[in-house]
Amino acid sequence: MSGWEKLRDDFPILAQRVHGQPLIYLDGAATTQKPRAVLEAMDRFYQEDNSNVHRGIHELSRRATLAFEAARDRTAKFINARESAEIIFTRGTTEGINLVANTWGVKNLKPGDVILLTEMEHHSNIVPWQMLAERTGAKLAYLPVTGDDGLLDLKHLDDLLGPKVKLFAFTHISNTLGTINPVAEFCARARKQGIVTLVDAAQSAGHRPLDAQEIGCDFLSFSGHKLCGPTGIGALYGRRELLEAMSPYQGGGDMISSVDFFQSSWNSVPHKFEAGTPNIAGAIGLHAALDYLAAIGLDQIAKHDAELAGYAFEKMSRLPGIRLFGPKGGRAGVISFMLGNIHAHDVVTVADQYGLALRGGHHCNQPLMRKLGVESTARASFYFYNNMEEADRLVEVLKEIQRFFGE
Ligand code: 7TS
Repeated sequence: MSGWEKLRDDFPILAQRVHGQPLIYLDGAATTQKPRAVLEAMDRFYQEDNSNVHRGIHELSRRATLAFEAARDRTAKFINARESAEIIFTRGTTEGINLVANTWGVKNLKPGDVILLTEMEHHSNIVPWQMLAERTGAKLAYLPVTGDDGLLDLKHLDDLLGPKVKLFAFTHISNTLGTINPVAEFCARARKQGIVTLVDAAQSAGHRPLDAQEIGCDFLSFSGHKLCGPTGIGALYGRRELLEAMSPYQGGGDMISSVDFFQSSWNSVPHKFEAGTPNIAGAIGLHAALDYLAAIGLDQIAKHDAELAGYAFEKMSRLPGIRLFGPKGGRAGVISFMLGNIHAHDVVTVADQYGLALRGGHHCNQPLMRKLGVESTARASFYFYNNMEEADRLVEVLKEIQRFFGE
């Protein structure tokens, strides 16, 4: 048994049958499964140390605070932040982006300023900026996707990074196309023009090594649940200089230094952005997930993702009438497709009967879908606990589906 096969045993959920068939979970881009180490770390916290953080002097509160702040240190190390204060715990990628829009964005944007996005963004990296544009009078602009190959039009990037652009926000990996964007290059080109950058790392965190300093971004947001961690926890990285100049996100307990009846002063960074009782068990679960991934090796995971997706993409491309989206090579472990004229929801519904968990829909990429001329796609997304046999089974089931629909 290979090392990868052994790792599957760490995921109790994968051992089950669905509709009488062994479960093949190919929906990690929506959320990944959780290894025992994560489940046990959270269980241990609730059984032994549960208490609130940053307030009690008693022993349990001391332990909870230490564990919560240790999770912040671990997260800082995971993305190579300069210091732990640059890590704000959030509910996930979406909240991190909203935090930047509502704090940095509200303070720094004025009518006529431009927020540059790309055509492959998830709704969570579009809608907060639309809301901000509405509030501030700023405008949105988009770096185009070139076609089914799913690459961004880099030739026009410098033209688009004009003097009115104040922010460039882009995804590292597309959750529909599997494109891996050259984010360090994006940041370098934006920085030359004094433009602030935000990386949506929802699909890259946990899939490849991430180094915020090497990428050179100002902000980077990701979710714990897409990298073997629990739901409801994520992190926003921000360069300290920017975080210091930003106003708080929400008001409440823990984010203040002192409160008077009519005014308050703020706690230090990052606490001024974390109002109220945080997701303590979530942070502890995230810590366990990051340790778990580090023990496997993120470069190994990236290699595994690429090999498996490359293998599946090649086999799928031989199916008659299939339309595959995204780059042919150098792609992440996400494959979107249309099986002839069969509706994506039908593909996913029938695949479910064979024990396969796929996703069908617009994947929160409606503008991109329109650009590609489709309403929805079916999507298989792979992680390190998936294997070649599962990719083979996917292709067999897709053939069955084609037969079933007479395609
Ligand atoms: N950005 C990207 C690129 C994503 O893929 C997602 C979630 C998000 C942001 C939002 O993350 P959240 O954790 O805050 O919800 N993507 C998907 C998906 O592809 N299928 O379900 C969720």
